[in-house]
Amino acid sequence: MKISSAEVVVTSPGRNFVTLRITTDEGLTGLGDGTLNGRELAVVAYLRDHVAPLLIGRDPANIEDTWQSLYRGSYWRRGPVTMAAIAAVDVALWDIKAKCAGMPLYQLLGGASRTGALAYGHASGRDLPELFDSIRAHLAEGFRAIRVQTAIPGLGTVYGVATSGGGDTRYDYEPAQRHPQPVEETWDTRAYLRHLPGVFEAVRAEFGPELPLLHDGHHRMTPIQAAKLGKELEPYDLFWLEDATPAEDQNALRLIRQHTTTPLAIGEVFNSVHDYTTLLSERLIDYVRSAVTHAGGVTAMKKLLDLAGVYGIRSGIHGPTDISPVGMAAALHLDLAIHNFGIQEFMPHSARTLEVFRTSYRFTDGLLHPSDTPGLGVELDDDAAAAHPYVPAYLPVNRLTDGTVHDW
Ligand code: KDG
Ligand code: MG
Repeated sequence: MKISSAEVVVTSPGRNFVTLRITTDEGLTGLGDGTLNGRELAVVAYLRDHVAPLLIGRDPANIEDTWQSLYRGSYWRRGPVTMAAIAAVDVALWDIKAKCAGMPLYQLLGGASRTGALAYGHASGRDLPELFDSIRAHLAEGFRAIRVQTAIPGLGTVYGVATSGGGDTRYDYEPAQRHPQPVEETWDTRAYLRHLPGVFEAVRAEFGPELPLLHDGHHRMTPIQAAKLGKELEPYDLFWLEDATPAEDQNALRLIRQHTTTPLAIGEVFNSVHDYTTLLSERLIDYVRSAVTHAGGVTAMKKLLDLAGVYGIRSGIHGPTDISPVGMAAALHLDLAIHNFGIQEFMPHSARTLEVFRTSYRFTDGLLHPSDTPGLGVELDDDAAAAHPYVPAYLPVNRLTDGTVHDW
């Protein structure tokens, strides 16, 4: 069997998605997600101009060889654009292989290690009553683990807090803004640090000790600020504190670790196992947050998670709505198969997105299952996709109260 075409589809049913469809001379097709929020067209050009021509005529069965050819063979390696492009190819080839075998992908990864993947949902509120309502709504939908984000008194819109209720955008807490300039938000870390422990105290008092609670610091603290927050949150027994500091500095996690037993998760902006070597070998984190879509696909994620498992570190695969349903399905097959599964982030996609991407994965009683459909279990409706052309969109930019640009 040979690859006969590799076509990039861009669609924007509320937000932009980049999908690679690989077709073989025997008529089999596979889908891969290459969506990189706010930089989508860079991946499109990389795939269309530099990768697709190299795929034609290759044997789709040789996934490892194709991965290594795209990684080592390009000379320039790593980085989010390259690794999203490689991920799109890799996942599409796994989709083809599993369809060929007539099996769901998780069977090729070793079979099911569990009945379903524990998912966490995103609760948020501008004040405690709104937050409690949001937590209750998520519990009513079946979630058994909840991420908690709140507004900060004195600041306007901040990361992770729903600003538009209802309809398609309900879970899109950080939509890329659909116009040609990023919006700006204001940030004050000291105000955040003063406010957050009281919020978790109130949530624990209201919802009891059992419910797993998570929080995303979204890269905004210095190491010593994160250490202080981790210590102050210890009485509220978080499942994890995510992205406490900007991700480039692995040594920062060493300082945080020395001060707190709050579990730490990091890695949604990492794209290579090499971003994790210190973090894993020194056990500086508890959860690996990379997305299949941004870290080189199923092939690379399986290796990364197996290495994490050596150190007793578990998975917490990134699953916001800017990962397409194709990337989400790939994550779910890994979640079901690997031994060291931790938790799966789940922001359900909008109804409009699910008209473009026909999914078969299901969410029941707090657990996600990728389904037993052969392959990934996701198909792309070309007509629906074509009805939603690309719209320029950016993530927000943060500024401190004095105007200094800060990590968002
Ligand atoms: O594109 C950026 C989003 O994926 C990110 O802001 C979401 O931090 C995020 C999360 O934990 O889901
Ligand atoms: Mg995050």
